[in-house]
Amino acid sequence: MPTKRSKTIARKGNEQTHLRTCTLCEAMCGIVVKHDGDKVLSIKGDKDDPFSQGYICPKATALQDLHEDPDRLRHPVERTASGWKKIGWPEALDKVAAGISAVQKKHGKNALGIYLGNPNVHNMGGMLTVKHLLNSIKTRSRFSATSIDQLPHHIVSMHLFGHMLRIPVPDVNRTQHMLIIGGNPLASNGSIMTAPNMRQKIKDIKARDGKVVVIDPRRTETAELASEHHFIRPATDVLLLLAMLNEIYIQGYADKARAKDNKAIALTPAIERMADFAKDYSAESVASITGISASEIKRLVTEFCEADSSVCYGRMGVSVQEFGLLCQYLIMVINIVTGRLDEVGGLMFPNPAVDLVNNSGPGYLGKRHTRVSHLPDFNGDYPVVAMADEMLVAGEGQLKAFMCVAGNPVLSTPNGEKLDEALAQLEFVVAIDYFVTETSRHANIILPPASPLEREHYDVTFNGFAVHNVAKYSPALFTKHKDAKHDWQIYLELAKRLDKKPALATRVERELTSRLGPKFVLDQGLRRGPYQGMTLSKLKKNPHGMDLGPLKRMLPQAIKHKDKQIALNVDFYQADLARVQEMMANYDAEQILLIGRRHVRSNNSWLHNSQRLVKGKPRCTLMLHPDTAKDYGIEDGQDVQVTSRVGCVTIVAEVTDELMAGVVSIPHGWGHGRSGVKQKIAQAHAGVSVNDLTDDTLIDELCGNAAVNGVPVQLKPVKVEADAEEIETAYEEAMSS
Ligand SMILES: Nc1nc2c(c(=O)[nH]1)N[C@H]1C(S)=C(S)[C@@H](COP(=O)(O)OP(=O)(O)OC[C@H]3O[C@@H](n4cnc5c(=O)[nH]c(N)nc54)[C@H](O)[C@@H]3O)O[C@H]1N2
Ligand SMILES: Nc1nc2c(c(=O)[nH]1)N[C@H]1C(S)=C(S)[C@@H](COP(=O)(O)OP(=O)(O)OC[C@H]3O[C@@H](n4cnc5c(=O)[nH]c(N)nc54)[C@H](O)[C@@H]3O)O[C@H]1N2
Ligand code: SF4
Ligand SMILES: [Mo]
Repeated sequence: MPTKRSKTIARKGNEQTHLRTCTLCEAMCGIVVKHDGDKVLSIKGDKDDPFSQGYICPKATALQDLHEDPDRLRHPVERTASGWKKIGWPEALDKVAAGISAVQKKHGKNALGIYLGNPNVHNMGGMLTVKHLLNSIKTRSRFSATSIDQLPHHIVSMHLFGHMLRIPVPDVNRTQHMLIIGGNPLASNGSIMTAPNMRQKIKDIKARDGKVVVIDPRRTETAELASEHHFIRPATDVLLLLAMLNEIYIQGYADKARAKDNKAIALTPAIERMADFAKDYSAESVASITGISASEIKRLVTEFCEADSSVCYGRMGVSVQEFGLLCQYLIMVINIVTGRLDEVGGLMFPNPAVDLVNNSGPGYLGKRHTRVSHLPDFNGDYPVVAMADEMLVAGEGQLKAFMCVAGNPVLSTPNGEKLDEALAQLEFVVAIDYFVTETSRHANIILPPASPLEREHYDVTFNGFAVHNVAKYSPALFTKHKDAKHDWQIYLELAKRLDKKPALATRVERELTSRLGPKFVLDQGLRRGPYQGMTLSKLKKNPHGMDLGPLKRMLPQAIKHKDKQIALNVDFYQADLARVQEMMANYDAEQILLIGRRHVRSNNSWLHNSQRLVKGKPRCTLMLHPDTAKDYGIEDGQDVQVTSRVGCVTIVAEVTDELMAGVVSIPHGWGHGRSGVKQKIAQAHAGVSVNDLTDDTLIDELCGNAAVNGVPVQLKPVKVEADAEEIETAYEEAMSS
């Protein structure tokens, strides 16, 4: 589709240069796109971007692939008996509105389920306007990728600091000691820690005589570079963290920190209670289950506390497992009682130019519960693990229609097969997506938005987690085709059709946004933000981005509780220790446990249609330790049948001592072999979906977050050759037919 060029800042012959921020992951790298008219010539790192300073990862170039991808839908399509049929926007939008209204009229408003996938938070227009879509569809049946991701971070911040988005991040640029538990920033480029070029940042910590310690069941790329790595048995981190907290008190470091007149400690009235919180968990008592010796645990604590500055950080490996919320709580508590919160080189609060904290509600947990499995909502979103049951189990309130916005839950949420079946029997499904995916193939209508290079960008979300305060606005590189729509335009169009009588103020806001675009909302946000004189036009004058300085101490004003104190909510978390006790009492050390994995050239389920990102050795493999392989008679390169409570996949073994013995790893986001998917390159590199093994009943019971790490599985090698008897039977069957 032809696209016209728009904003460019320099010219050399026909070659033009455009500056922007990469929107693919959380790192917000500045990129320089060279193009000739509507043809991208190259995508490189922007050395003058004050934040990323030239760094990019191999995915940046996939922005071009995505833009040019012939499989990317350029117009709405409708599923018909004879396949997908192209339809015009007005007809598509009318049909979607009619489909939703019909189901809601027949079965009630909440019979429509909506799922918001991860790319929403990377989409400025989407972020700033999605409320109009959500308000207009008037359903309480909301789900999002949050509940298979960072939900624990939100809840801890809501409890302690009074707002779900007031999340402190590691001050990686200045710390002397970083303890990383269940995060692999060298592959993921950082998460809830927007920090481009973590490779360099880790090297820098080591170069200034600091230390980086990684706790992970896999010796990851990050672990390899770190000063020290410890294997840990999956989903036992809660024991390690409890023992560490206990040791902090035993070794007297909590008292030392208190004596130092630390602001965070002074603002935490219930801190006394932490002295007892973990008293039953000695380093000795957790060593055998976790796989980390008591003396090592004690040393980890001593070194963490003795360092001039230090920070404990945990990500997917500790968030998305059975004790995810308690783990994130303990990580925060450890940072607080050791005096590391709100200190340089510790855990600090970003101060973004658009302040979402002061423009959104604080969040709430458990106002409502899911119908079938009684799981709590968070801020109006139900846990994704509940989605299939809500569609399949008959009764009042059953989901009959589904809207999937920028998500692919068939591949990205537990028990994908079950969700696949559930989607297939719904009355009406609509997807807002670029592709016919494993999920959107169930849609009656797919509404595809314009490409990321055709939209303007300011990172509304990830500036809020940035390890250095910055601000940058990028105009659209290409003008979208007049027949294309941005996500935000699709939302507003649907809102107009579904919510015919909005309140006057809402109508005015929708009208203004629809005419002026989301940058109108952005400009308001910038003007209301913490930086005097900050406006959109100021950002436009600084196309490489503005440096707003290192993280600053933000207490007490960062706290949103009225009393300006940190609320530890001890009782809520202490009650969860019963579950920990139960786990310890019934622990099965022989059980093979499955964990996930990310690769720098993947992005969840949706960059596998870029040839340059999937080329090379197949990456969707079952990693396992040589001893585990030997126990099961599995050889490197051999197919293995992996079975869990919910499913079974066959996948090739990659035998490696990167993995702890007794643990196996499969990356998520693969499994493009399902019929009806229309992404040729991805289909040619299909792999299997790990979420056909992960279990929708395996959750963090405290909050309903999915537990995709630490899933019990059984292994069985697939015989290379059928035995003689099987061959004979097959031969006879063939002859007789
Ligand atoms: N086993 C296991 N499962 C996991 C994880 C894991 O570690 N292990 N990780 C979890 C995590 S952290 C996450 S965030 C989720 C992600 O899960 P999801 O958000 O459900 O899935 P994605 O793979 O990100 O799919 C995004 C879809 O949005 C489309 N898309 C991309 N950009 C846009 C856009 O700008 N607009 C629109 N409308 N569509 C767009 C893509 O084509 C793709 O189909 O997966 C989770 N699932
Ligand atoms: N290249 C690439 N980058 C991405 C993404 C991607 O798919 N590909 N996804 C983006 C998204 S949506 C997110 S949320 C972030 C995630 O960012 P990260 O959390 O940094 O990414 P992961 O690679 O999932 O890291 C989790 C680590 O936890 C380990 N682990 C698993 N189970 C356990 C456990 O029980 N205990 C401990 N201690 N560790 C465990 C795994 O081995 C893995 O190394 O990455 C983002 N960036
Ligand atoms: S690290 Fe993330 S933001 Fe940076 S270039 Fe890679 S995908 Fe883009
Ligand atoms: Mo995520």
